[in-house]
Amino acid sequence: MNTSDIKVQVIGLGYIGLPTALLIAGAGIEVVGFDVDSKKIKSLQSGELYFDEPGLGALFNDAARGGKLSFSDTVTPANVHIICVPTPVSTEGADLTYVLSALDAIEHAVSHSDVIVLESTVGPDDCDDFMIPKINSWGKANTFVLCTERAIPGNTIYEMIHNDRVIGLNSGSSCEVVEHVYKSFVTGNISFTDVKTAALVKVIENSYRAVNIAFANELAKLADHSGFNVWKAIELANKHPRVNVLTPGPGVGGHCIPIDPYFLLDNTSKTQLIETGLTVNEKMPEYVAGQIQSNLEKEGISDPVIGIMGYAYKKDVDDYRETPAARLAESLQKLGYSKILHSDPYVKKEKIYSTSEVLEKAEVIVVATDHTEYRTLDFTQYENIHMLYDTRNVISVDQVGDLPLYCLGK
Ligand code: SAJ
Repeated sequence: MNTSDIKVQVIGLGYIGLPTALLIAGAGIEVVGFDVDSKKIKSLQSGELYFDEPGLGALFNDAARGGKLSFSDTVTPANVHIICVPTPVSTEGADLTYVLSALDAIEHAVSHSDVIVLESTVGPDDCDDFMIPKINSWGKANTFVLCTERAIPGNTIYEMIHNDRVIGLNSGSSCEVVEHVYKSFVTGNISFTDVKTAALVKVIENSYRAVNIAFANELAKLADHSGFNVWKAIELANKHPRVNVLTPGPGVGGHCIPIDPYFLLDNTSKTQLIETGLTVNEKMPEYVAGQIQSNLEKEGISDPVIGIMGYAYKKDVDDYRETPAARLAESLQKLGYSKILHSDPYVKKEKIYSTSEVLEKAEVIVVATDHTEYRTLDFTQYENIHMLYDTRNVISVDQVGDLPLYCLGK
């Protein structure tokens, strides 16, 4: 095929699918973005984005100006179909419902020898057991490729361009068209392997991070128990050239780290470390709520209005999928604290107040997300605030004056 004739259809225009479509169109390849949610399509057709990500607006305008980009709520013929839909966790591993329904949706539009690319995270055997047989059953000699995304929310566009990619395809398949599409916008190296190894690589990456964060969380609990500063200790340990301990926190959120490791555990009880790590992270909101309760009792504060600052699952983003802030609030409620207010400068959602509203109303402040702007707030201006608990080590003593400031692991 002449590469100038390639047309790409991106299926699923979320955090990964939309930037992927924009980058490919921006590189001069014709792209149609498809989503089952017609509200999203209408919004994109009228030039409006529905989530925030650094550089997304500029990328959108550039791609739109290039004339290679369109959006549709019906599937269209193309040569390469890139599926970017979520794979939540189920009791049996990755829940493939959205991937399989995306395949059903495109079946009639797929032609002989089109390439189907999957960017979603799946279990090591899922492609060979489910997706490839389904595509083969169409009898159209299509090639299946797994090219899982590796970009981090908050830096998605930079990472999509600069990170290395791993492309999985089974022997006998040709990948020139896919290589051309990815090389049009990826400057990192592209490695090729089989589909199962590519699926494993992705899950290993997120499991490694989950276990490392769990280790940091265990250290924070030890620090609370025996009175050392875990943040300083980790900083110094990381000066060793072969050590890189991550940081503790109130729990692990997002759509990947708390979920993907379960795909590796699918059908096996032979391993312990990963499962234990996930459990450690899942119990952090409850642990932190207990620490807050002890400190409230120490300060003689009962039944306070608690302002939880930060609802996004991590720093400086508006994404609140699986956010620990919500689970922290539930744990506090279980302990009997019912007056809880949430605030976040990025998240636009019902009952998420502005930073100043919460600062003016709360008697106790709990910092749940390490948003940069929290580092410069002056808490001494608010007479209503009687105590702070920082789960991310972002608040300094200079910001609180004489107010009691407690911190996880310190
Ligand atoms: N967290 C900590 N301590 C840390 C680092 C993170 O508690 O030291 C928490 C964060 O606050 C957050 C959660 O973990 O709640 C996850 O955040 P993250 O920044 O570690 O990861 P994600 O979920 O935003 O993105 C990850 C990335 N994977 C890796 O770094 C191995 C990204 O590259 C993947 O593309 C993404 O998962 C995905 O889609 O799989």
